[in-house]
Amino acid sequence: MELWFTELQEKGLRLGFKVKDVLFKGRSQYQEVCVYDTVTYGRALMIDDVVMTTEKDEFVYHEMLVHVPMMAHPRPERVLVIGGGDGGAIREVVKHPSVRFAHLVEIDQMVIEASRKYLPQISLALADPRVKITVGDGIEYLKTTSDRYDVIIVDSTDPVGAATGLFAEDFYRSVRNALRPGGIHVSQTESPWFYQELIGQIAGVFRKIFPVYSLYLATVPTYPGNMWSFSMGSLEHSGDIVAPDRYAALGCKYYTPELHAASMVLPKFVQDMIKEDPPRGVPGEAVERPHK
Ligand code: SPD
Repeated sequence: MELWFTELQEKGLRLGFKVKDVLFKGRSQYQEVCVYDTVTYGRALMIDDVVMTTEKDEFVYHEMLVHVPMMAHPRPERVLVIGGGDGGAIREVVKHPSVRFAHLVEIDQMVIEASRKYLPQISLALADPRVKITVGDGIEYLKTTSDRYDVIIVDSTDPVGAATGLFAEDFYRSVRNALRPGGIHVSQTESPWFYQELIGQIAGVFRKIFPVYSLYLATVPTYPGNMWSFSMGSLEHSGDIVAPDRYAALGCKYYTPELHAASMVLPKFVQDMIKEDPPRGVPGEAVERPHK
């Protein structure tokens, strides 16, 4: 009998994966965590029936999430990743030779363990000696820590349930406070096709909090709408690439210096979404996925 995993991406929109094997299924105190071996996208990590990452297309998301802020910083030494327990973002962070310390704060130990066991190509850098793993709530950590970072990356699940706080103004203020001078922050901020309101609200908040704000895009085939957005706030640097010569060492499959610049060239409907003038609601409160 054929087995299919189907993500209900939006009202009236589903994405289906033919499954060869169910490698892991577990329920933590936070969520359901599954790893499937799929016919088309290889092994895939799902949380609460939403695709987090797949072996075939993960490089797009992780390279763009990480290398855009890292290459916009003159010398990132201390980097924090909130979420991202699969290790994909950390793998890209430690490719930068300037990094001395990479800190992963992930709330769910089960995500880390399942990824270590079933997604070794994604999670391999969790064993890098520069990496420290804290299992805990990133929101609480940033509220209370006196640690400071050059780059802070938020690799969250969708803004539903517990992750809603990772899209809230208070959280972004804690992020800014934890940046070293010249620091840069990036958050994954969902699909412009389905989260216009959220992306617009975050634009308003980032413009208030950070001296420099940019939005950039990448194409992730297994995420809703395929077009994915990343919101970047910087204390000082423009967001443009600062040292293209650092690129060769990264061994990328998607990110290039040209793409760094091109990813910030936005389609008109996305430009309209982040215009400065319209009144906006409050991110982290107003946005819910009605069908979930
Ligand atoms: N719609 C799913 C968005 C998930 C973004 N984060 C995924 C984590 C991969 N490291």
